Amino acid sequence: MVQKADKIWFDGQLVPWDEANVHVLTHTLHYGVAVFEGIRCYKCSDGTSAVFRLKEHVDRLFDSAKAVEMKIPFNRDEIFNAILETLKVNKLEQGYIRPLAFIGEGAMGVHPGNNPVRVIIAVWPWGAYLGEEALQKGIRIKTSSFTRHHVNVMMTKAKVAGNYVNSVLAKMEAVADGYDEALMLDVDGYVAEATGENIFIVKKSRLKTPPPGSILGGITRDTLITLARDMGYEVVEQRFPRDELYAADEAFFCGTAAEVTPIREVDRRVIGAGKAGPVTMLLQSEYFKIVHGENLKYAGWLTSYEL
Ligand code: PPE
Repeated sequence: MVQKADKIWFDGQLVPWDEANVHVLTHTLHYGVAVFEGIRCYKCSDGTSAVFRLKEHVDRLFDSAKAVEMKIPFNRDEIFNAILETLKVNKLEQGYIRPLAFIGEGAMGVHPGNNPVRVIIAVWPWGAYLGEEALQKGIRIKTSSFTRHHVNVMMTKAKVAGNYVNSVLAKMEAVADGYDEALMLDVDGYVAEATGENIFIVKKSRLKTPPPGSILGGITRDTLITLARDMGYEVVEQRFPRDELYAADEAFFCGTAAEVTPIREVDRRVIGAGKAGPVTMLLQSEYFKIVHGENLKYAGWLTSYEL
């Protein structure tokens, strides 16, 4: 169960958590067109709190809206500030932030007509996405029977609610089969991403991640590419088939929610030594330092807020 906070920001008002409701004929509920973000805020080592890469997340929200021709009735600064305001009223030191813009009630039928675009911002405490143990020991994954979207079937760069039916199906299948997460291939059969994470492999200290295509352009993916290059690693954005993943020295998933999660097994094949690899763990620890404000080189990625 989600851990409730006090208030949800809803179309510019702060309303009690239990009163942030919509009508059953909300267009999005029927046709799936909503755009959203997943953002984390952390309690920093100096006692303050900060949101990680807030500007990039707000920008992606507006880019997603543009892709689906949704006009958000607030500008970027207003959403940026509303997120900080929502964190403050809820006194959330550390947790997850979910802005969502959706099409409200009015006309029914596929064309959204002039139905209002509505916006909510919810925040709540959220620990390790795949469990604390996953961050340390790594997870077991399985190639999904579901293929990631073709770039002309869905707006794959956009974080659109309807895109996630594919993720939900893949995740349920993987969990029912006893795995922690699903590995999703693109329409040509190359490794794409997971249901809510991007993927990297490490071979001979060189990192490889699938190029933008059918994957979500992850902000954590971008963070790790920058970080790994700054640390002297070679990183390439290149397609690779699943047998290259099987033969990797290390593999990991990354995402706002999943942070940096090692992968120890894929389709019953042990990856590397069958535990979190050294490059993965180094990147994970550097990532945690950055989000907790312990690496001033990347302080520009943090937006502090007072509670
Ligand atoms: N791919 C997908 C499909 C995806 O949903 C995410 C984020 C990523 C990659 C990584 O993107 P980024 O967070 O910008 O590094 N998934 C979000 C939602 C998870 C959920 O269960 O809800 C997240 O990590 O917040």
